[in-house]
Amino acid sequence: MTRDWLATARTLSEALPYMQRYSGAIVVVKFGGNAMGDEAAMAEFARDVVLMRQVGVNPVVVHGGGPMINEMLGKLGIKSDFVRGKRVTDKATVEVVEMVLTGLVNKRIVQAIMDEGGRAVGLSGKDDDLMVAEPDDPELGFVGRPCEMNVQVLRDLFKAGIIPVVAPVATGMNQNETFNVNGDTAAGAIAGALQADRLLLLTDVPGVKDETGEIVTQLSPEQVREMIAKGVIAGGMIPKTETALAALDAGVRAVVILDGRLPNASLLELFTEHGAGSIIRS
Ligand code: X2W
Repeated sequence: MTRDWLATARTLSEALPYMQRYSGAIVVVKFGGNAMGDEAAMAEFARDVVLMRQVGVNPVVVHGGGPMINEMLGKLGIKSDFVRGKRVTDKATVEVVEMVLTGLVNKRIVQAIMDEGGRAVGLSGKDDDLMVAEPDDPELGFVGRPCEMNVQVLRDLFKAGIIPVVAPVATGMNQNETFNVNGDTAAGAIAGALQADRLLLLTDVPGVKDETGEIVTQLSPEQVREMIAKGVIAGGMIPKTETALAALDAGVRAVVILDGRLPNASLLELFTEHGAGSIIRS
């Protein structure tokens, strides 16, 4: 019992240099639908983000919600297909995507952060033209690729001590357009535009695996490119690592792919010497 308390105190004390290092830093956290789990997991995630804010970090939450969109499409009897990891999005689907992401999922996260004593404001790419997109691929319908970012609203919220929570729905170059943007892509574009210190991609796998199935804790962009070319990085890890490479090119200092279902995953990554998952940086 006593030893546990001592260990807790030591962990807190050891976090000091990390807290100092990250004071004023911008950390974009992508919270995927698969990492959301139950109410307890949501509360724990929210608590981590509030703690970051409390120690002077400027966190931005960019969320997904694929499983929640699937559930609602199912209830409405709308069929949905994925091509290369992206949802084929027709007019009816994009309306459901916007409702579920900007309504249900976004507000659930905002509420969880408020419940933990933080201040959060939810927005989508439409708010203040934060994320403007163009069609990604004609085959995918209303799926957007971010082409113009206006992140001043996020900086304004940082200054006010408010945690922005962003749904990956974008506005278009033409009037009245709505685009469904992959959550990882949106998080990468926002992190790039903010020149963020860290982009944390919280998912449901422990990180990037090598040929033997071991998690690689540190990777350079060159290593990632090589692993993609050799087929070692495959499936759902391809869009994630490609997002990471694009974010690094755009000026993000480091990208971490980690298991969001681990308790306190982001705190472990930011404030301990262990880190978590796979960190990609030059
Ligand atoms: C995603 C947006 C949500 C998302 C979709 O419609 O499912 C595209 O595929 P996760 O939970 O992060 O997968 N958009 C274009 O990315 O959710």
